[in-house]
Amino acid sequence: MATRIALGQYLRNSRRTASIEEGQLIRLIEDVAYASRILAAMVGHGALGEVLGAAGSRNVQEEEQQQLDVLANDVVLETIRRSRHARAMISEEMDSVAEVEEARGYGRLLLLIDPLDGSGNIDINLPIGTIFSVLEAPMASQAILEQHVLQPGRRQLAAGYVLYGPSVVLVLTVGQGVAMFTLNRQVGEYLLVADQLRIPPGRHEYAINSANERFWSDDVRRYIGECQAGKDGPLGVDYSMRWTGAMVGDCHRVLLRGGVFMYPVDARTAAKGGKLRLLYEANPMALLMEQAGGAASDGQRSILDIQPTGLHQRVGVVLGDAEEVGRLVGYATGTAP
Ligand code: AFP
Repeated sequence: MATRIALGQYLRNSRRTASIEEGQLIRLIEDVAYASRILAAMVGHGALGEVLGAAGSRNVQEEEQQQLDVLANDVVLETIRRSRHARAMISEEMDSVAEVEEARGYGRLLLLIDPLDGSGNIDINLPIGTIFSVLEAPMASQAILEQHVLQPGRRQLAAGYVLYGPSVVLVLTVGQGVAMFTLNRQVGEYLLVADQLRIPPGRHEYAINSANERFWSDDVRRYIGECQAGKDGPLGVDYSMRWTGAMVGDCHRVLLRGGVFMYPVDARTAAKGGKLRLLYEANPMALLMEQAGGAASDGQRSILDIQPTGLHQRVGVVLGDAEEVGRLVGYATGTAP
């Protein structure tokens, strides 16, 4: 029986140079994969693991932290402290940049991460995930400052997510297309199950939290209204709607089945700049979508071109099928009929 390629072999096969930075990138991605296997086990225990429920604390986003949010962040931070491939970690769960002193003078990379996306789904056993992004750090000896982290998404060296669902899958790009791995729990290895993923075109499916309709801008209202009008409306085709409550779950469906995921800025979130975070949610997902032939916009421009101004900056997000994204952006920018 043909054996599948493991994650480590895939990464080494994808290696383009003998640079120290690429060597560390391979090992940092393996560190994230290792941490995700621990998280998969923790999440997989559910109520038996005695770690469900609120932690009794709030993160910098003023969001109530679940116990698993805090534990997941600690697992990742401890993993990269030991391995020393990342000079610093930026996390949804931490106010500021967490320097990895052990990597000073050695580490060339920055890890940006949402350790557990979709925390609201933890207690009800629905999809949750880990989203990560890797950037180049400044020269190894410098202290890592916020300005070193505020790089546009196009500068990402790697981006990916782990989805803790019926199976545990890791989806990754190092800039050479999008690969998907499934965790073989018996041997504890991520095995390649798909490579060069492309978003299937023409899938009439959208994901948005429709409870926010009264806050939407006119262009979003027009786009969704046309989808809801179905074959009797201007698009002449019926659409369906999905919403998992976790960006990782919705983006994974879009990547494999097509359609579009939206969390646009609306009247309710405008003061904060939106709901989703640019550095460790929107940017990694945007790179994956573009690498898979799709698009990702904040409603006006490509997410990957945004110059970040803050570690926990929020943005509007519409991503997936390039034609669907283009239609909404056309309405928003007045370039569509
Ligand atoms: P939590 O991690 O707090 O559950 O938020 C998840 C998320 O940031 C993103 O993963 C979802 O797409 C979005 O929020 C869901 O937001 P609503 O709860 O407003 O639908």
